[in-house]
Amino acid sequence: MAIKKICIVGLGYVGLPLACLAARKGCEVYGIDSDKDKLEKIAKGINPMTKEPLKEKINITEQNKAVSMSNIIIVCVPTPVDKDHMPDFRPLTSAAETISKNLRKGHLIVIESTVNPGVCEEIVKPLLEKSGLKAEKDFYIVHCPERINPGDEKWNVENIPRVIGGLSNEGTEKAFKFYSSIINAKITKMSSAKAAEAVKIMENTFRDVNIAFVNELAKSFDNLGIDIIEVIKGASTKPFAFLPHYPGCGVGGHCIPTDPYYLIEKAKSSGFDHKFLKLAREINNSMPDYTIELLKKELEKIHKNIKNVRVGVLGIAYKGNIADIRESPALKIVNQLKNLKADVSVYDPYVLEKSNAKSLHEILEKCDCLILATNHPEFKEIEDINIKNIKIIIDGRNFLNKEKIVSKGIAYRGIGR
Ligand code: SAJ
Repeated sequence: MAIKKICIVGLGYVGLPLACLAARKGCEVYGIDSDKDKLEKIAKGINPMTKEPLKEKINITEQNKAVSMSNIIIVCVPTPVDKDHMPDFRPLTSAAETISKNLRKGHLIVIESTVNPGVCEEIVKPLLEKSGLKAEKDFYIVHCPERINPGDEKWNVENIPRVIGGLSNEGTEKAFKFYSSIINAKITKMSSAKAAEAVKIMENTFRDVNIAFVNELAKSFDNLGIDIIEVIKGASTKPFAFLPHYPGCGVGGHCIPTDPYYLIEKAKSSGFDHKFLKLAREINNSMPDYTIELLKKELEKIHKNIKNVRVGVLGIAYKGNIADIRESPALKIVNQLKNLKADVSVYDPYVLEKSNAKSLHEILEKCDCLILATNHPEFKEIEDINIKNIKIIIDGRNFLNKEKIVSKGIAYRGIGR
């Protein structure tokens, strides 16, 4: 059987693992990316994220050649929002324009980037048909939403089930055949690209609203003196119809805090107002400030104002065990502390280039109080070491053992506990 020639557009958290998987499965893989430094590293066989050697061969060549030499082109570019939370389709449209210039009969174009329902039909298709070729006759457009979970040891690009939906059944079948040859998990065919686009948006807005739910409960329980973690543990004893989510200092990452805005804006253009989704975004976006308010309350108890207080922020990444800082609540906390004229030190073992402290011990030595913003395992050390200067710890991820911290004579506040 002829070797499949694949071109992956966008070699980040989503595209690079997919490119390596396709190569492992015997495909001839070409990669395109706007980041020249990333391309140089991959061409040398280095993973730009981990700096480790790549086991697989990813061909880096001129991008028009990469597209024209491939049979299947898979778009894995970011779909961010701008500072006003408006969808930014530029990475996607730029990828579609590059493909359009090199489109030929028989091409299968798969969009893995998370988009709102209608993007394949209303944005990608017109750009590709500028080639003069006709969608679903000369070439095919399919949506197969990515489901990468950075830092997850168990679920990976090969074993995570997928959904697939094309602008035509023929396209869906072609994509189903390809993904079945590289993915070792169930692949579900949807009736359309729009349905597949809606699946991913539903998955991630489901997570955002559930996190907002527990964040609001946490604020309420803080007033009532109830420990929300204990309550979530109690509710989790219900063996059905309860899925625990956890309050925190905010919702970061390139998925959860951004995807809902794609649906909110699309729905608005069709005349529907997602009040609930918008409220969830408002609640989650309020958590960095809420975290700082907790610190200010604890400082008031010892008659201190936050101005010039030496605050150590532990963690910059948006979640534990990774270095990704996109939309990270920790960045918002650091900026707001600086606006309040606090003396801020920052340490993240995964993001040393943005840390101004070299170690956890340095932070513990030179700060009066801490805000834990990311649940990196290293920070658990705090529970078992002798801490002299720290008077207050705000645990933005409810990550530390409250009893151990309090037993050191340190004032402890979690989010909802
Ligand atoms: N967070 C909370 N409370 C929670 C869960 C998460 O505050 O109960 C925060 C995290 O600290 C982080 C943000 O939300 O700042 C996002 O966390 P996440 O665990 O959802 O991590 P992501 O952004 O890597 O989400 C990915 C998503 N995967 C895809 O989009 C393919 C998401 O759909 C998954 O549900 C998620 O991983 C997962 O389950 O881990």
